[in-house]
Amino acid sequence: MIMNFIRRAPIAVMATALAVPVYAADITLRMSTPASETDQRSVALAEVFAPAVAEFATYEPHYNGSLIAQGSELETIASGDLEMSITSAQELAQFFPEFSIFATGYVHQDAAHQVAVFNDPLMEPFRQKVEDELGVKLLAVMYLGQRHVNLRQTKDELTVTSPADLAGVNLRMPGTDAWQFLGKALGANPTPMAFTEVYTALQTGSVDGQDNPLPTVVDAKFYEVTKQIALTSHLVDLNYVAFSKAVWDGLTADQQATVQAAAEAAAESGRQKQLEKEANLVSFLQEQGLEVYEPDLKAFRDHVQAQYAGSELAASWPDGVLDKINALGN
Ligand code: KDO
Repeated sequence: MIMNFIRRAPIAVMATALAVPVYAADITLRMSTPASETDQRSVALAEVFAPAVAEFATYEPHYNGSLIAQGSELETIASGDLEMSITSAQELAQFFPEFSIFATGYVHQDAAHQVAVFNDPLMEPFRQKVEDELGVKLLAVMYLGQRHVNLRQTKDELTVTSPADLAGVNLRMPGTDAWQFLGKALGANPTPMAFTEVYTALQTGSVDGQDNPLPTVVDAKFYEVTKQIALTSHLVDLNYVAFSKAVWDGLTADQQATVQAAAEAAAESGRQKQLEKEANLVSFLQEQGLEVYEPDLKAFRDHVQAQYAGSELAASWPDGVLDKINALGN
């Protein structure tokens, strides 16, 4: 594997007799994400992770998909041209279909459930496979939030009560199989598209809507170009802090422990801020003129779960894992 990260020799500064050696941070950790700089996951990594590793590593974030396009980060880490990303279970499912279990509608119940699942021994074989076969370490689970359906139509034009109401609705979903499956399971006509193109697509009407948690709807200003949010809560969405195994292997045991603790602390900080935002954004969105309401959640849950049962995705889930995930919830 090509060691692409930058190593520089320690610089000894001997300007005065009292001077001590100054060791410059010698590893550059390039992190690529489609998220903005103000997204709480980005903020947490910049404000919590970066300073914690600063003694030996320089954190170099690239936002809005400006370095690597959404969905190509994992293979770029695998090939040695990127050190970090905020990856999704849906992206991992492109390589390892069993990861679709973590991307399935109405499986995770809340942020605490995500953490319990990530820290449970059930996660070990999943993590190990990604490490062994892709050269990527999943250090911590980040909370993205509860995804809802966000449409250009007013509620008068289209009231979303059950999945049947989404028939024929061109709903932008990210471009992987697991996402597209979820869009179909919701009853919509899913349209694959990169996150960075969604605002313009909503503005011009090339899609009818998109799904994301409320903090993302606000951060990406989707509320400027949409009229309603049906609070479907169809996916309590997560991301993982992904880290190059090649870089990890080049660290000392102390440095590895520092990186691990820093990722966990950043994930926890981001989670708390995201939860706070989620709890407070409905009134902001209403002030912006959006109608925000709850559809028939049982109708959505039943329909989505029925679509997954017996599906090709579900066939890839290791025996017993869904039961273990459910047992870790409320
Ligand atoms: C999105 O493309 O809708 C999505 O929310 C999917 C997530 O997995 C994640 O990639 C996220 O975008 C980006 O981090 C931007 O918020």
